[in-house]
This record gives sequence, structure tokens and C-alpha cells, in this order.
Amino acid sequence: MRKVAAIFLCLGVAMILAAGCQKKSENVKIGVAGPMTGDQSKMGTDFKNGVSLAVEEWNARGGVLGKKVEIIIGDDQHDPKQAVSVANKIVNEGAVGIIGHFNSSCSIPASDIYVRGNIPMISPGSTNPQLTEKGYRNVFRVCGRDDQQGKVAADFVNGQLKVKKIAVIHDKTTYGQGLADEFRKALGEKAEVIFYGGIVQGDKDFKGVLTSIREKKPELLFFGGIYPEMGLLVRQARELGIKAPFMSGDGSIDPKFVEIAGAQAAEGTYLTFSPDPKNIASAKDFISKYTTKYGEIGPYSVYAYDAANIMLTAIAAAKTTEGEKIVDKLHSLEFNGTMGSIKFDDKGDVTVAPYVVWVTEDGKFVEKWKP
Ligand code: ABU
Repeated sequence: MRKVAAIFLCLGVAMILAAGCQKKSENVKIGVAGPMTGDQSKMGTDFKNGVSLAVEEWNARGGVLGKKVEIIIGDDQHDPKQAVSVANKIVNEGAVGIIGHFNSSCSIPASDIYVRGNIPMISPGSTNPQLTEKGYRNVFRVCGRDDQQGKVAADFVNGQLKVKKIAVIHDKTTYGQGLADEFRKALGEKAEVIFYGGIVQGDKDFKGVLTSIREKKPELLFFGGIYPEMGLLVRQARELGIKAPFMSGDGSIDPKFVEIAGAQAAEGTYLTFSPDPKNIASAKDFISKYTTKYGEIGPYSVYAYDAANIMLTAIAAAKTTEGEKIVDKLHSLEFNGTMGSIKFDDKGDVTVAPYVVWVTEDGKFVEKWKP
């Protein structure tokens, strides 16, 4: 009997020791979430690649807090419900920070889950103002906001293009409609919005709405939405003989837009986004490493890379994976990002959001105008 008790005691001690060792060697996990599959998967893939590159570099230097950094990937398929489920999974799997999501319609509901899970969230690409207007202390973004982006677009239209009749289309999403509304508001009295209406994300045929718009003879068509629909709208507008230029925002500035529209149809399209990383000295090293590993940088791969570096720097500075302490560091530190210095304000927005206007020329995006 004593022998059996001794065996159980040994087994128990061994199990406790094993559990202790496992805990000690556990990796530091960070999540990366966005549309990894589906028609916006280019953006999710750019996020994943940017975060992976940053994590590889940290691991090559010994990780963070003496532990290896591990990535948990979440695919929200740009669906808000899926984003909430992905957020729960990432929190339950023990992530101590999240880089994501891409779509504002996903980031906003997912932020509730990260708040409850007490982990910091940095979105590389969600630009709708509501994300940081909810008053969550753990929510940050390294991109600008659509009230800033919409104003730059409107200033360009009013001050440079000086067109007077504008059609405004959006995809009825938080981001797309939000950006369209900010643009319309910022246009003011200088131009007349002769058409304002939504299309359905995922639809493929926009010729009905474009035919109505054609009759109104707009001098510019503005679209609030993402590159799959933007590409189709531009291509179909040209097929219908609409020659007026298009303008859109950061959700459309991806080579996939040109691929879908066709270079000829896309020629002369204006897009708002941040300045070209290729002209920024601090981005040189990132661009070289990224292109060697993954090919051409995407619009948001650089922001995902910066977001991951900022998260890991804050964890290192906090000397702990406790959510509140990481959040304190995120609020107080100034980070050297690839795109320059990054500092968050009290809301979690970047203190500087340098939107510029790009134009599509020969199938490529070229910086055109700086406010
Ligand atoms: N900002 C580009 C599109 C992503 C989003 O904010 O929904």
C-alpha cells in the first residue's frame, strides 16, 4: 500500500514539475488578424507577412522577455461576426497583444473582446474614427483616420481638380460609407454631389448604378470602399463610356485594383494614402528584406510590420506580458517606425497622419499631391 502511495506521490510531483517547466518555456504569443482568405485576402496576407518579418527579427535577437515570440493567425474574412469569433479564439489561446484587424467593421466589434481579454490591440489599417472614439484605453492604430483622409481628398478636389459635379458611391460598410461621408462633408459648398448611393460589397455587376450616374454627367466619381469593388466599378464605367476620373481611399490603393480594372481603365485614378515608403530613408531596410522574402510590399505590410515592432517594444519595456502595463507603455513611448516616428495620443490615434494624393499612371501608383 505504501509502495502504491509513493508511486502516486512521485507521479504527482513529476506532473507539477512538468507543468512548471511548460509554463516557463511558454512562448509569448501575439495575434495577427484580418481577411486571410476571400476577395480581400491580399490585405490579410500583407498583414501576416509584415508581422512575420518583425517577429522573425525579434526571435533572431533572442525574442522578448527571454522567450520566443509566436504568432496566432486569425482569418476574419472581412466579416464582423467572424472577427468576433476570431478575437475570442486569439484571446483564449493566450495572445498578449493583437495586430489587427484590417476592416473597421471587424476591428470595432473585435475591440470589445480584446478589452474584456485585457490585451492591447493595434490596427495597422482600420481608419474609421469610431474605432478610437469608443474610449478604450487598449485600442491603437498606426494608420490615420477617415476624417483626416476624407478632408485631404476634398481639399485636392476643391483646390487642385476644381471639379464641380461629383458622384459619391460607397459600399455600405463602416469604412466605405464613413469615408464617403467624410469626403462629402469636407467638400462643403465648393462642389455639388449630384449622386450619392451605395452598392453591395461582393456584387459583380455595377452597370445599373453606373448607367444612372452617367446620365448625371459627373466630372469625378468618388468611391468609399475596397479594391475588389473599386476595380469592377472603374472597369465597368469605362465600358459604359464614362470618361470622368475616379477617386478612392486607402482601401483601394493596391495593385489588385489595377489588375481587376485593367491598367487602361485605371489610368488617372486618384487615391489617398500615406506617402511612398520608397522615398523614406528609414523604410529602406524593411523594403529590401520584405521584397526578398515576399515580393513587392503591399500598402499595409509596412504598417503591420511597424505595429508588431511597436507591440513587442512595449512588451519589452513593460518587462511583463500584463495587458495594462503594456498599454501604459504604448501610451507613453515614442517609437521609431519604418515610416518615421510614431507616438499615440490619448485616444490611441497617431499624432501625425500624413495623407497625400496618389495617381495611377501606367498601372503604377505615383505620389501626386501633398496638402
Ligand atoms: N482603411 C482601409 C480599409 C479598412 C477599413 O478601415 O475598413
